[in-house]
Amino acid sequence: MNRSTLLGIALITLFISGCANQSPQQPSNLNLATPNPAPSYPNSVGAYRAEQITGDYANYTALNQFIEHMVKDHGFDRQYLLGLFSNAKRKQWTLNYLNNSDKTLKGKPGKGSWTKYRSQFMDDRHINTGVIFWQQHQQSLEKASLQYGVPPEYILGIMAVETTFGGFVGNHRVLDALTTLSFDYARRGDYFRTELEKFLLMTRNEALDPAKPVGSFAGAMGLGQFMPSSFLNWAVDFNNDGRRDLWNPDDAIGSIARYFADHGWQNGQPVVSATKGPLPASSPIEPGLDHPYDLQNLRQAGIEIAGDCRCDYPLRLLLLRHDKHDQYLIGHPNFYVITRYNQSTHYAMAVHELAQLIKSRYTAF
Ligand SMILES: [Ca+2]
Repeated sequence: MNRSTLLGIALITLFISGCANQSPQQPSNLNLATPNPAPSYPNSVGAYRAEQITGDYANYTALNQFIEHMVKDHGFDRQYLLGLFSNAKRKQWTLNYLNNSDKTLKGKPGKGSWTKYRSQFMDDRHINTGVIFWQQHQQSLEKASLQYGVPPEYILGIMAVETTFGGFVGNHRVLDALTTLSFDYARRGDYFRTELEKFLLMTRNEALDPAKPVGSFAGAMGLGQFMPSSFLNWAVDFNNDGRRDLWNPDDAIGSIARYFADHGWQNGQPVVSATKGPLPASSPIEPGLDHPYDLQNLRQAGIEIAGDCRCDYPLRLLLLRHDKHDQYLIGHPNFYVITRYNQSTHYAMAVHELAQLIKSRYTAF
């Protein structure tokens, strides 16, 4: 049953109960005498049924506890979930990959790290695909830009970095990815169990078989690589077909724009600025997303922003390490908004640069 059908039923029920309450035959204390009706849930999709979990996740106490939580708090059928998780596969590749990257994450970015990261994205493939995508989805991009106050090129910048406009949306079953990370990756198990919970709610609400969607090894889905919690909070049905579909370009456009707007994007404000002159040899100002400064802090430390800016908001010093030199920039709050999508200076800078490159090639056509 889809959401619009449910809404229709809810509205009819409301209408009928509204009429009934106006009937002279109804006792005035009807509401006090009527017990609360049991909550009704949409039907889950897929013929899964088992009395206990078999397969890779047999005998996982934590998974059985999770299933009990889904039954108790969200009204899922126990046998359905036991059957579904009997299909889940442990992704050893993902666990090995994450354990290795956890080791290399520690420490400051190395020399040339930005040059290397940047080279994955600043190429004709990303830029030209962006220009074509803009031409094909011009209407949706304009509508999203008007409705949410986010320029088209930044919506495109996200899709460019995430999936090259749907060219690669991942081939890991989301069920396997999230089950593995929830129950075999202790460092972030709590986070992924919440995502798994939201994923089951999402697939039930949208009438999807939870064993079908594929995405990144971490369970991110669609053109904008939304995690399930982002889907529930920010996905929009932007083509008005009654479904929120992260794999549909129009829905992805609207959803990314809404994500930016809800995280504080200020239309018309800059994203990054250059610094004027060289930075002082020593300074108490630290680069990075976790260190907001006001304009006065920066000036007192001898750091000046190029161009005119009232900048009466938090600013961040950004460090980009090229092969042969280090570059310092100033990140405005809009830069910080991009990092709410992915908490990385490199990521947000790649989105910003691609946005500018796609825009200039698009407008040159
Ligand atoms: Ca839709």
